[in-house]
Amino acid sequence: MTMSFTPRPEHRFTFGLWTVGNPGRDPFGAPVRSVLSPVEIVHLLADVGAYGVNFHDDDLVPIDASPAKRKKIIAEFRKALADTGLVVPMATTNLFGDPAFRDGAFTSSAPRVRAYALQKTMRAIDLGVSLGAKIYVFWGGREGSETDAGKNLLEAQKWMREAVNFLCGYVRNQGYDLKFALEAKPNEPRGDIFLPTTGAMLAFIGTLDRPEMVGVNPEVAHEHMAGLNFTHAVAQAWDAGKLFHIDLNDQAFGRYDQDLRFGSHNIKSAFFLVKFLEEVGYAGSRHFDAHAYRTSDAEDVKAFAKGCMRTYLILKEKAEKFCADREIQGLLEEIFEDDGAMDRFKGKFAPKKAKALKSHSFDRAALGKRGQPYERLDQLVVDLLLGVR
Ligand code: GLT
Ligand code: MN
Ligand code: MN
Repeated sequence: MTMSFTPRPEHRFTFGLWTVGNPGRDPFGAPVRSVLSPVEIVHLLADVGAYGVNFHDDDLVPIDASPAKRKKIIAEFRKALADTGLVVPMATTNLFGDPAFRDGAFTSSAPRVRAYALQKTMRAIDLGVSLGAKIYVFWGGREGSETDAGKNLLEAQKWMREAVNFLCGYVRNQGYDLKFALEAKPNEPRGDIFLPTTGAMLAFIGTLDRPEMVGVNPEVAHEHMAGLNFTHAVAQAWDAGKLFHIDLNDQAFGRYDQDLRFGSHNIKSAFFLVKFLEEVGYAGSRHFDAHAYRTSDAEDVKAFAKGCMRTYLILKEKAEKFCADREIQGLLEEIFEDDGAMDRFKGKFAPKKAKALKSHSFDRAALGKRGQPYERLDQLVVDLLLGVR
C-alpha cells in the first residue's frame, strides 16, 4: 500500500483546460485570476502530476481565431504535450458559450443553429482526434428550456437523436477510433436541461442507430444537483457497459452548480464511488471537472488540483482497507449469508421452477424478524474514514 499518495500515469488523472484555467468569474463578479494560456496550463498540470489534459475546441483555439493563429496555437500546444508527456484522452465542443447557442445547439429551434452546431462539432472532432482523443464528450448545457410554451419536446428529442446519429456516421466515415460520452445535467445554465440524468441518457442511447458507439460521462455534481446518489448512477452505467468517462468533483445538495474539489464536501459518497470504480476495474480517465474556490490565487489553484488527486488516492487506499478488514468482511458475510435453500428457484424462468416457487411455503413472520447490521457496518466505515481504524 502506498502512503505517499503520489499521482502516477496509471491512475489516469486528467483535467480540462477549463478547470485549472478557470479565472474565477461568476455571475456576480469579474475574474480574480489571470487567464493562463493552454501551454501554461499543460505545464501546470505536468507540475502537479496529472496524466492528461482535455479541452473544448474554444478552450484551445478561440472561436474567432484566424487560420494562421489557429495553426500556431495548435503547434505550441503539441510541443507542450511533447515536452511534458501529457496526453489528450478526451475532447469536446463548446456548444453553450456563444450567443448563437442561446436557445440550444442540437435542439435549437432554428435550423441554421442546428446545422452550425453540427459543423462546429465535426471540426472540433477533427481537432480532438488529431491530438489523440479517443473519447468525445457531449454536454448539452443549452439544450433545454425556461418555458415549454415555445418548445416542441418531441421534436427536440428527435433533433438530439438525429444529431448524435449524424456524428456517429461522421466518425465512422472518417475512420476515427472515437467513442461518444453523453453528460447529463438537470439544470444550469438552462432552467431545465433535456435528458437531465445519467439514467435518462442511458435510455436515450438505446434509441440511437449505433448505440455501441455511445456511452455516458456522469458527473458527481450533476447527479447531486438532482438530489440523486451518484454511485448508483455510475453502477447502472457500468452494468450497461456504458461508463466511457467520468467527471469527478463535489457538490453540496441543494446548491447551485459548485464544481468543488473532488471529495471536499461529501467524503463518504466519494469513498463509495472510488471503492466502486476500483473494485470493478474501471480503466478510463479519472477526469476532474472542478475548479478552485474563487478565493484561490495561482498557488492555491495548484493545491486544488493536487487535492483532487490526493483525495482520490487516499480513498482508494481506504477501499483496500475496507476489503482487508476482518470485522467488516465478517459483517458482509453475515449480510449475504446464503444456505442454498433457494437455489432451486434461482436464475432463468422455467415453467417447473415457477410452479414449485408458487407452491412453496414461506415463513413470512420469520423473514420479517431478520434485521441487518448496517449501523455497525456503517460506523466501521466512518471509523475507517476518520482514521481511527
Ligand atoms: C462545463 C460543464 C461541464 C462539462 C464540460 C464539458 S463544460 O464546464 O459544467 O460539466 O463537463 O462540456
Ligand atoms: Mn459541472
Ligand atoms: Mn462535467
